[in-house]
Amino acid sequence: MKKVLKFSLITALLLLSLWQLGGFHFLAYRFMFVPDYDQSYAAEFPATYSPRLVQMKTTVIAENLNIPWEVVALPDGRFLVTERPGQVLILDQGRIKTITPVLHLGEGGLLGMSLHPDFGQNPYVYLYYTYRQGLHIYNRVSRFIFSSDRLVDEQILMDQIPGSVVHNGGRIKFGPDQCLYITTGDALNKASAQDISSMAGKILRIHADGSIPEDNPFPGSPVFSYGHRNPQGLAWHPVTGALYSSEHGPLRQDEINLISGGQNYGWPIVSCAEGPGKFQDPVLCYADFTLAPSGMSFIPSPGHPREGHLLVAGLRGNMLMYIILDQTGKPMHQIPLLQDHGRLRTVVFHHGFLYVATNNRDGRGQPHDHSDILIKVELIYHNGD
Ligand SMILES: [Ca+2]
Repeated sequence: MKKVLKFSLITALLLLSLWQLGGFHFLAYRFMFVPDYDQSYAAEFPATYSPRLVQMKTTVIAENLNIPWEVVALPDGRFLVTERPGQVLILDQGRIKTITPVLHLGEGGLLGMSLHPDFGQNPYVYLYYTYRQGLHIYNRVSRFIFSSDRLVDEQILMDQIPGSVVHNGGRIKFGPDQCLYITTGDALNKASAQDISSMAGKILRIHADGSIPEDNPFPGSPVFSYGHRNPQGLAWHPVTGALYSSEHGPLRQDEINLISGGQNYGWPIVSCAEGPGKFQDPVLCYADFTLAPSGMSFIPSPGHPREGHLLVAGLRGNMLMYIILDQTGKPMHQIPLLQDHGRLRTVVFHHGFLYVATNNRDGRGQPHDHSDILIKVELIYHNGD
């Protein structure tokens, strides 16, 4: 009897400490539609700009996510989400897959995700994740077949991309050219960003089957651009097709870059602008505060179609930065939005709405009871009269 009591006491203490540590939080994992969570905001553009006002209606559509890193819409309207510890989930169903080789350490883990551009004919889901091999940390890009809501038959497309506890890059997206673009970090080896033979500190470009496009800037190499520190965002202008990328700088100095094939973006020799020279300067540099930009997405312009309306999720900046680029691609205005949800990891534009994922459980944020969340945002423009 004593033994039973002792066992019960220990079990109770163990459960209590698990509860304190938030261990049950994820056991009680669920998704909720919460209409009374709706909020509305308005932000002003400068008086010279038309439209004058953007109003945002936000609705929290999922709670209790665990460090969501990427969100993609399936053709049937459901959302696939990667969680950095290694899970893939379908929003209304729960976790469908644990990627077992994932090493969730520091900033590493299960990061980017993309669907094949012709997903109906080729139901492939592409993932970017960190793993360990011996004493080394690497990242890789794999594709899985999406079948009956399961991910099966992993095929590794790019292996042994240098990894580390930080600076793993991790965004993967298909461009309008049907090629897969991959951001990689310098993995704490700064010099590797300038080394064309290293896969670190780069934006890479491969075909959907993993082969290297013949028109890549360096023959036989997946390297598309180099001299990057830790790029984590990719987005193409919906009209001009220009590729932009967000990049974490060393001390502030976060960058938004216009990416051209074969170009050198400076790291570690320069951060932000150097002026005319052999390095590509960013179109935007945040020298005064740390945005820590990650995922980003263009939305259709409410003004001239060639303007760029770019949304960038900021982690330490705790905001969704709304950047308006003029018709030549130069920044005109910036408006910080969604400043009361903590760290934001990614923003996705789908069927007229933005979907923004928080990252308050990533070890650097302040999680609330229902962190992390996915917020659906509707933007409505007014002339402000
Ligand atoms: Ca740079």
